[in-house]
Amino acid sequence: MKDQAMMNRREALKTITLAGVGIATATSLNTALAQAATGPHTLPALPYDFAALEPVIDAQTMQIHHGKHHAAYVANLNKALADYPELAKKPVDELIKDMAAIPEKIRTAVRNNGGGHANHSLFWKLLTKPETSQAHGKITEAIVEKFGSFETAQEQFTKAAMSQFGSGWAWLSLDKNKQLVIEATANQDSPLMHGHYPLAGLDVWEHAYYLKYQNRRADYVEAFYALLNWDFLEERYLKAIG
Ligand code: MN3
Repeated sequence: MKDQAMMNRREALKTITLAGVGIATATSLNTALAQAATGPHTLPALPYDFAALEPVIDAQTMQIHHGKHHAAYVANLNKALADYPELAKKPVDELIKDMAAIPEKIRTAVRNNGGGHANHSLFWKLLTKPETSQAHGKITEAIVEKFGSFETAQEQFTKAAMSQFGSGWAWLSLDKNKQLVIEATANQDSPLMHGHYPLAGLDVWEHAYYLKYQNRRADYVEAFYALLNWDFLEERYLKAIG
């Protein structure tokens, strides 16, 4: 079973590395990768084509980011949970909310890979084609109310993204009092791990932007704002504040 899964995964990865993988193959590739996982966690399909976020994020970056990096977090999370059926039943967001409850033996693996799986699953849904991104809703009102202006909020978010040394994420979250906060986390840590609720996150690991932006993280961060799916963000915000 394991060998079969490994082989499926190897086949799927081989497909990715072929030059010029077309948009038409995106769905079948996602399916292959999802099947290659041994579960209980699976790689969610992207809600759009690999090329949908061009020119801000290029198709090749999306293919590798989703099909290799995110897929690896899922596979390694499953591997860590293999001997813990009770923990394996939990949805990933629930699992990483209470890191103290995770046995020490697998805590680091769950923190890194569970965090990675949760963060990326949110990240893909948060993005949309640049031409369809339009700020609106209660979330934009709440941002202006909290930070004084949209521009100020954006400046603070950019600062959080830029001052994260090394790999990590910048976040717009709700704190324990359901107040908006801008924060950053290292590695694959999620705001869920310190009692916050992530609304929007920006991946500032180099694997998220290096092919197109190289060392120009600032350009990537600025470009990211044009990709925000405000419909999704509004929905997530309204659900969270209840
Ligand atoms: Mn990433």
